[in-house]
Amino acid sequence: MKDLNVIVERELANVEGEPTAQQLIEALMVAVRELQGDLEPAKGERKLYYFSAEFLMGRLLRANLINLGLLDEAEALLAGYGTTLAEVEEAEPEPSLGNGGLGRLAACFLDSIASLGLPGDGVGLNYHYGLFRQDLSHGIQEEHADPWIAPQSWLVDTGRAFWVQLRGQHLLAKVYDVQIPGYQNGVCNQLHLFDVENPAEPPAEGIDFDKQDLAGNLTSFLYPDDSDDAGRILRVCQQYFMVSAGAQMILADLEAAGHALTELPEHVAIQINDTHPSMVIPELIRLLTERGIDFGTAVDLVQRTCNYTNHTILAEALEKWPVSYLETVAPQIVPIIKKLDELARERTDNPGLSIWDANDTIHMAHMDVHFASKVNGVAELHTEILETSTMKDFYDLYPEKFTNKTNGVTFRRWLMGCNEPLAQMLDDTIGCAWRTDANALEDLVQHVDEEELQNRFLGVKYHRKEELAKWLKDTQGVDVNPDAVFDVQIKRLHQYKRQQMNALYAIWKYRQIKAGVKPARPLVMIFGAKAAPAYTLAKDTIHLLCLLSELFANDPEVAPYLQIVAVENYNVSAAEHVIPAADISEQISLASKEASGTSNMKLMANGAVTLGTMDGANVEIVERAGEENAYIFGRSSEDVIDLYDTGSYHPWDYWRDPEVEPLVDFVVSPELLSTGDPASLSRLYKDFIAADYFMALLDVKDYISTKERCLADYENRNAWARKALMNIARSGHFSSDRTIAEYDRDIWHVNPELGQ
Ligand code: GLS
Repeated sequence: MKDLNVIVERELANVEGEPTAQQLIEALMVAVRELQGDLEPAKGERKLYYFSAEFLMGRLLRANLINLGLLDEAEALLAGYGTTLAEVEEAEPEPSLGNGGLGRLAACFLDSIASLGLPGDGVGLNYHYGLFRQDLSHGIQEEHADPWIAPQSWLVDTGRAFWVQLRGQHLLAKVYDVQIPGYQNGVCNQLHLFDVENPAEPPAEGIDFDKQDLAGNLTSFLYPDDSDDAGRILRVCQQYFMVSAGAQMILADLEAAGHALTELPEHVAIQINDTHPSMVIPELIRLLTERGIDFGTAVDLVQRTCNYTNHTILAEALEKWPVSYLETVAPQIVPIIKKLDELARERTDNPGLSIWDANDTIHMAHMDVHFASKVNGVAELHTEILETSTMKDFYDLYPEKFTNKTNGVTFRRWLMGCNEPLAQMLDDTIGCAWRTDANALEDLVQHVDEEELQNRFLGVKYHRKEELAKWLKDTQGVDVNPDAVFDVQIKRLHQYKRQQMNALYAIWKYRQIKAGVKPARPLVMIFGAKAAPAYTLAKDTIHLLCLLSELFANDPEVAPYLQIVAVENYNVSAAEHVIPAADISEQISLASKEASGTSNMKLMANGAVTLGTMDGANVEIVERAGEENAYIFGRSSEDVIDLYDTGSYHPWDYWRDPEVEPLVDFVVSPELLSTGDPASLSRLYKDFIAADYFMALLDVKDYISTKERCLADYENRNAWARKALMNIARSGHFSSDRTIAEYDRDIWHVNPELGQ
């Protein structure tokens, strides 16, 4: 029987003197990998392959130790070296193989699939430099490569590889596995990441690289800058590389298990996570026909195997590729797509539903809906909008395909892992059942009125705020006051998420303080956000936040009351520090635009109170937590959709409001222009008054008054604690274990217990 201590000792045998954090982490990683290597994958007649261009795994040591049941043993071992896991894990590099919610969701799903004992693996790409590392030291976002693989990583070289024909050359796709252990159930599934044979070195500076060098750079970066043709074609190359290798692997596994190719749907379920892996449909058809199966049968087999998840209604994210790109990248699948388009046209004469349109553009989502068994949205409101608006014609054609699967997050990482003191409080109050069944958190409802528990909760929260303060001091030299309200907005920087509306609130508050209205308690506004490198207005918003942060910090009249903290390089590891410390969860997207959101769920489970619009999963959160335990404002999704449909939103009408105008005008005030970039600020300003596509000005007044009400309520500390406890108690529904059980029940049917 292998033992954690024995392996770690073996690994450290040659270390002279006290091992460094780096050496301890590496020894523990080796040990955990070895122990996981002895576990078995979940088995069953049918296996799921979850295809995703993103898996935002985060650090894995703590998560894996929790799932192996070895956390206490590891802590005891580290105590012997005079340290703790929290201390040494800062030396573990984070694989940032995703952009945001979509990629993190995929990672939560893998954890839940293994923990529920379902046969299911992830399929993705092994990006060497992941998403960029963000530097904010100059008050603007600068991007750098973020290498994570050397010297130790979680990758296991499987020795397997598949040839992929791409841009007229043959590239070998090597398979590396990341082990995915289930929660204390002896199961270990895999995430398969494909990679080129000889990856290039990272660029010396920035994230620019030779996009033509496929052999070296195909898997260098996640979503290479796609603001030009070369970037976009590289992205299509990445996608085809992933799905071709993945499809070959699936067929090889099927045959190795002794099954006929015609039995594909009986033994395989594929989930297409957003449109990035959509080419798996024509690629599988191509491979099956190449192996002698007729086209019609191949289409039928693939359709019964594949399912598609839609994660957004934003048109920009529903991928459409010119035929010419596909001709360049993978001409072998173009005739298949043509035939699929013809088949689709036999099913409907609505040209709006075609795959290959009159402008020679291929609509990936259309191909998915026509040729997948099931199509799902990621929150009730999102699915409803798909059915009644964005994909209405598809829904009318295939009503039976559509289903909702509200997102969830793994409580093992997002509560047990990142907030031990809160987890301990829950154990002491309601027992440990919630650790295996998050619905058991409901038992907490009986205790929310207990003053002792409320006080204990406030103590835990305060402690986590002190810890965040220490981490911010250590990592970016910022001092924050744990007695302040911690108001948190953490998500990608996008106009629809309306960080710019939150910035207008900050300006409003600043002006109040300057006018002599001092808040009862200081407010720390914490932002964590990366902007896509080519998304100018998002970068302008980051610049604005940095300038406001500096302005407030340098004004002795304001600094004691109001602070903005921009968490640099916000990623999963940063989230694990920020989320347990949050008082207010900012979920302020323009109603109808946030498909679901998942930070809203993590924050809820950690006892932050939602301040948000009725958008995405916020609707279901408020439904469960109770309206009195959340702060809701803003126009409804119906109103917003109507404003878009009628073209009747004009930001200048709102800007003219005497309460709003000074806030917007402050963006180009001497105070900010004296230190900021005038071009950037005036671009933002003009956008506010002349475009404001995501309607920040529509809800800003309502937002300010609701936030003020929320801050006033915060002063009744025990009543606030009760609200927070109600949120925790009702968060169990948002466990990804529930989500995955629903996917399996309605879509995959891989649960061996059910004998599918
Ligand atoms: C996203 C949505 O924007 C989020 O609302 C959603 O929670 C997430 C996971 O379903 O998917 N879609 C997307 O393209 N990126 C996302 O984070």
